[in-house]
Amino acid sequence: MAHVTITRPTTYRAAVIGTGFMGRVHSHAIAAAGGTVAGIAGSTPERARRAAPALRAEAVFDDIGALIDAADVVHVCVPNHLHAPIALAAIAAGKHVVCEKPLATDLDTARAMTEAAAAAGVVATVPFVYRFHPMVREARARVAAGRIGRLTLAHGSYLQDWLLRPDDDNWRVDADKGGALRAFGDIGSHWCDLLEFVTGDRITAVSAQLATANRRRGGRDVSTEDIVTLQFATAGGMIGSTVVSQVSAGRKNRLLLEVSGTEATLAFDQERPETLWIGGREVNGVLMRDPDHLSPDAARLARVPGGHAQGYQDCFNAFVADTGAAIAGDAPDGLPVFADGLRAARIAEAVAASARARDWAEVPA
Ligand code: SOE
Repeated sequence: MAHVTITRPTTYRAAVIGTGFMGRVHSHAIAAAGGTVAGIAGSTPERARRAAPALRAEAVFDDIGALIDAADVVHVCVPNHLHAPIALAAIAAGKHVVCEKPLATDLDTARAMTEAAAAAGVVATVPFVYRFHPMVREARARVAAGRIGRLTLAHGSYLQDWLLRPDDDNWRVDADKGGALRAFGDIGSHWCDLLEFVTGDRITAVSAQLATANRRRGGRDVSTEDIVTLQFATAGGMIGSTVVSQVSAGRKNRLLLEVSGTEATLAFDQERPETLWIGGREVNGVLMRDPDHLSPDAARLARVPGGHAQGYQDCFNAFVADTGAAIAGDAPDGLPVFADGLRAARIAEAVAASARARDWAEVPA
């Protein structure tokens, strides 16, 4: 029998910088998209070497510049204050970039990164990955088709508890590493992105309150917020509110978005991503991720048949696959790019300004 060697062309040679939880999730997604992890770097060479097998890394680099040179796409999964220098170095080297959110710890830097990527003509994406849940696409398609009617109200929350106790600690709580607005930058940004993505509308004004439940962690003072309550108004005439917290006991990654219009209401819960709640005259109940009942955009993201659960990692897999498609010259619908990261930075700046002034703040378009 003739021996056949199957060679799979690799078009996505990635560098993964940062070897924590996000580095692992990105690496799995790169492999799922048919790419390779050409190399990794971590906070210490030792850590990177230990993480290499789990990240399927071909090589471990101590020098970030050499790692960038070895790849076509650079995944930036390091603490927030290091996003800009690494992403800008990758862009300057002509590489495509996937940069974790928030893009930067301040608005001007996020703008500079977005402009640099545009000027270099590279693909630059941000993992607002909840866009890749099929039932989120279904909600978006129903809004766009007018099935919800004229939108009037949006509300929800994004609740976690991994920073509940005073001894829960992480680089994110330090403003100089994570940014002054921590919970909002880390997870509030996801909620606002999802709202605007699903509705096609834009937040124009915000009124925010911030609270720090644990003022001391790891023996030091903490200034970044644990809780945000936010009211907002949109260009399309919706009003709404959301609550963001990283100290809600028992809540793990509970992003809830509910949108009401003159015809129907839709509710999506990130912890139950296989379903979309639909209320209205036609129906009042739960739609499952059943490919027979999905719009084409939602069906495209359904990786396995209905009843076979898909979730968080699948979102990353689809996001990286679409990043790869963009690099190959396609224009995948709904791919979150640096302009979306900049948009999140604009909203964050308005949230901070509103909380400081105890007044409404405008969000520039
Ligand atoms: C931690 O809050 C975190 O890992 C975020 O950084 C991610 O963006 C979110 O998807 C899950 O929670």
